[in-house]
Amino acid sequence: MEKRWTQDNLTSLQSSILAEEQKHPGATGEFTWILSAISLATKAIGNKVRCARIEDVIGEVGETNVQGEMQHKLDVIANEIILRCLGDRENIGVLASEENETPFLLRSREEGGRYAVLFDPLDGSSNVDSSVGVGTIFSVLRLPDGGSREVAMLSPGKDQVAAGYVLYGSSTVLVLTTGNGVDMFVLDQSIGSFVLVTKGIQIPSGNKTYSINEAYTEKFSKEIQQYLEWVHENDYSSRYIGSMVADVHRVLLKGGVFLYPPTKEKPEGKLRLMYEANPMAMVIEQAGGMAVDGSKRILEIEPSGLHERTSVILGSSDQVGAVLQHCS
Ligand code: AHM
Ligand code: MG
Repeated sequence: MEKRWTQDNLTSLQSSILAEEQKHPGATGEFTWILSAISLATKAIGNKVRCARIEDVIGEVGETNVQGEMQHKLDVIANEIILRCLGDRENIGVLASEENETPFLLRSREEGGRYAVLFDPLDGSSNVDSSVGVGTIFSVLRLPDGGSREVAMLSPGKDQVAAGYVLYGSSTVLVLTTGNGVDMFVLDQSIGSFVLVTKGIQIPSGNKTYSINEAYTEKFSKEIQQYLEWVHENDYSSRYIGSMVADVHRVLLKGGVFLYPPTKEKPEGKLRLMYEANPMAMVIEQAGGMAVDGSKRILEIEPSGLHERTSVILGSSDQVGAVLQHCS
């Protein structure tokens, strides 16, 4: 059951994670270190996003990243902030980012590197110019003993030990799952802390809203085109921001479905499996929803590369089910 927190029982992100860890016998508190670094980094990124126009860090840097996509100035800044905040946490063995071709192999398992953290530092960065909500997405995996860390890191999403995102919108919101439901924290600027506002979020069903870049209709498969015809005939509403974190956050709170299917130009889809689709899929499933690539659970896809792309259909189970009825 979803529970709303009030000022009467103010709980910070750190104390919430510590309380969660204490439920597990033998917990070392290491996890708290990672999430506190993510919290620090995202507060710094949020600050840069808010001041981007004033500090003139809007627009492209003139270089493409490993994806062949134009990097924005804030992509580079957000990436640097995350690397600086997480790089010295002694239990992080691997850091991997959308902005870097290869992962940073920081510490072996023997040196204490027990976790891999994968992230998209600033998703939807092309929207910053117009002050639209953007976000940071993160995925945490436990590294097994021995073997190559680069190989171990390429685990299916069902092996994630934590995942979430921070939305830099009209408020700065951190959504987190450690595999035991989904909690939402809002940054209280006056005290500089993420404060728990909702515990155990469940995606509502019955919301006839779809979120897709409908300009690509002619480039989608026949099945997706049929689904779109069906929603037009069935009193659906459409919402698409073009910033995955903002679109998925709306779906998490209000229900409905978010889709980024393959197009003729992008036959594998656009969104990246390891640091966009997997963490979002874990959040959505933990909130009682579904996340599929069209035929199977995103969390069960066996990854073959850090920057692999996938088709994404996620949201409340009834609305994802309605899409899948057109795909079989
Ligand atoms: P990015 O990681 O380069 O910012 O790209 C991902 C973004 C998502 O936030 C969003 O859902 C999608 O690209 C929008 O793509 P499109 O403009 O093709 O609709
Ligand atoms: Mg992205």
